[in-house]
Amino acid sequence: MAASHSIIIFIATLVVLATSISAKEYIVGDKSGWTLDFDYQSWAKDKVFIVGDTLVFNYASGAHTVMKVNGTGFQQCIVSSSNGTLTSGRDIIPLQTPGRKWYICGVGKHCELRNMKLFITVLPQTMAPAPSPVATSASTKLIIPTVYGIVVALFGSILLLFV
Ligand SMILES: [Cu+2]
Repeated sequence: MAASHSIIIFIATLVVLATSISAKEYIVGDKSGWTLDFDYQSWAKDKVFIVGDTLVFNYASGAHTVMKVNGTGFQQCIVSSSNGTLTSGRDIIPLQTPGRKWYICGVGKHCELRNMKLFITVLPQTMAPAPSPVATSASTKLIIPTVYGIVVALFGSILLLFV
């Protein structure tokens, strides 16, 4: 009994720790950066993006751009000057709100023909109080990060066994 309580407290502590230190910086494409013919959906597939994390797009300035678009803009590669194009070559995008995010390159046909498009889903922070709670989405907002927290906690527990 006492032992199982300790384990629960231990895991709860890890979840809190994991949450507070979980802000990550993701280099889009890792070493390849933001470039032609890279599979960004495979890159994003095994990653968990959470509010507070940042995306970094690395590329030779002038060769590419980064534009935030909506789902239609993503599917059809719609390049619009109103989207706020980033061009620095090291574009840092803080993920400030949960939900789906779409980014494309606005140069030539890089989006249509060379796969320069990234789609991610940003999850809300586990312990952060919702700024404006919406009843219909409250349950889903809680479940996903909790699962993530448990996975992180279990992984942490396993690591500690080997220390
Ligand atoms: Cu490009």
